[in-house]
Amino acid sequence: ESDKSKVVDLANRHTKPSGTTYQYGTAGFRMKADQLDPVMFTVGIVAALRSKKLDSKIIGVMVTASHNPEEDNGVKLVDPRGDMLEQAWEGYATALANSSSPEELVHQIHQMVTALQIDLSKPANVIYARDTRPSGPALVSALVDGLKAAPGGTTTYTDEGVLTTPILHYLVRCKNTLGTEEEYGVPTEEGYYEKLATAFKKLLKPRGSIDSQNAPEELLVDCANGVGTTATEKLAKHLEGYIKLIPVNTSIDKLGVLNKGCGADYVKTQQKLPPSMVPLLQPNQRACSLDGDADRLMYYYLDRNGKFKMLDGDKIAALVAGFFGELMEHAGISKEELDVGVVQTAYANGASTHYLSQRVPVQCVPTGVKHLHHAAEHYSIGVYFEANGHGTVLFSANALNVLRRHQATSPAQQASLENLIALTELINQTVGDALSDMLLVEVVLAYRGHGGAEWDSLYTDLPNRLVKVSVKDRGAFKTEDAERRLTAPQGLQDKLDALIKKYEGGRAFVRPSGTEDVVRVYAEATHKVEADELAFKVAGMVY
Ligand code: 16G
Ligand code: ZN
Repeated sequence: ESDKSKVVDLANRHTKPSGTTYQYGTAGFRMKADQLDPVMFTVGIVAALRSKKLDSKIIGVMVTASHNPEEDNGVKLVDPRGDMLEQAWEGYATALANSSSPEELVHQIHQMVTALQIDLSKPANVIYARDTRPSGPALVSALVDGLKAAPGGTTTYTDEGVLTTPILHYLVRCKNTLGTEEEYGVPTEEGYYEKLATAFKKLLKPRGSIDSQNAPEELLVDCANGVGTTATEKLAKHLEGYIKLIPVNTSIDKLGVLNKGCGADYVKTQQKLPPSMVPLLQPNQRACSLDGDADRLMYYYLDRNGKFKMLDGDKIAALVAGFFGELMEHAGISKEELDVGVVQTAYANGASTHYLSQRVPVQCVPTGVKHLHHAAEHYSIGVYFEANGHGTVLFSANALNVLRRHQATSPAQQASLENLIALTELINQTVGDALSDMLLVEVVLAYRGHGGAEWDSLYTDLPNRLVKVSVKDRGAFKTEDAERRLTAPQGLQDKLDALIKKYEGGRAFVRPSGTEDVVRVYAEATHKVEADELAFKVAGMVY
């Protein structure tokens, strides 16, 4: 009974406006920040219940809207191993968020506890962090009210402050594995930088075939005026003498500039340099952009004529997948012992899929990191990247064992083996991480003595076009085959097929967005004008 009045009391301070519907979507709840207060409250309750259900393991809560505008915000839950909330729980999180009154909320909690057989007497443990958005602190206090309102045994919670999304994921995994065989690292922000820097220095030590002389003297890092700024600055200190990271777009205290005219999403969607980079970047020089919570990475360079060239998530996947194959061969580890696989989405450029398929198994899954992450877990070394720059490389438990046990038969093999092991430390195993991915890219390029142009030449992107279409009901669009084909509205896919056939190298698909109230159309073709035309014709058929 006291539990119930506690929920009702606190819920009264976070009432849901009527007429708003919340949805735990592709990346948690995300919308205009001023609508999120009641959601934060119920998410606090869900986080505590999730911890109780998992024997008091630590659950993470990240408050961010990533690459979206500054006035947006969002929240997502992190499971004990540092991966995204189990999908089955998204529905419960949605149901609690949509409770129309405190009494209804109490009822929803009861339903959830019964259905999932949660032992409420167990203590709960939750940690949380936020990005630099000005709406963050107030939303965090709503979250804390939710944590306080959670029924049953004590809920312990820790404010981890302002962090990148991948650092919060890292902390969750470290804290839950502390003192076990699977220990992941020192569970502090500093421990994260130290772990990455130590691995990077092992890889770039002038030993084996990776020569630090090939690393660029300095690398410009566009921090999107977000939380990546502090993380890049701190990481840079740890890397002194190895690579000089120069943060650009670092105004975290200035209002209205987050992700504006800069950042990974700007680069990917505009396919051009952030204006702030124009005076800084020289021909033949590369640089990169992070997004607002530093989990996406876009590279680019100016060719010798000063023309902008983009190196997106697909290019990173192509670079990295090949590298692992090469190192394994040099270490004397066969493809039978460890298989490398790549996971992409329908947005992957057709040329990248073609390039990769000739070398490794490639799988296509629906959009959203959780889908890619789970598919990548089925390989010994699973490389996953979305074209937008979100991705990482996962090593299976077996892969780690094989690397630990492998006996090198020459110093060269030994060096490659040590490099592979260092890579398992350099790469964030919990989620896509722009900073970790950036160091990975620099290692591969240094190893090969390559710059942007050589990397870019792995394959040539097919011209492509992305269009958003506002429709009456995006729920009417249903897809199959990893979102590459429509099953509804009825008959539409057949019409699309007939159209696409007319274009050389044509490929197009339509899918409802998971983050905006629109339908997205993607088209590619051998020639730019045709890719554009195909996209607009498809958009016309959808509308
Ligand atoms: C979210 C996803 C991102 C995906 C995007 C697609 C995570 C952490 N983020 O930002 O991976 O590419 O949604 O958005 O899963 P859309 O459904 O609106 O096209
Ligand atoms: Zn992000």
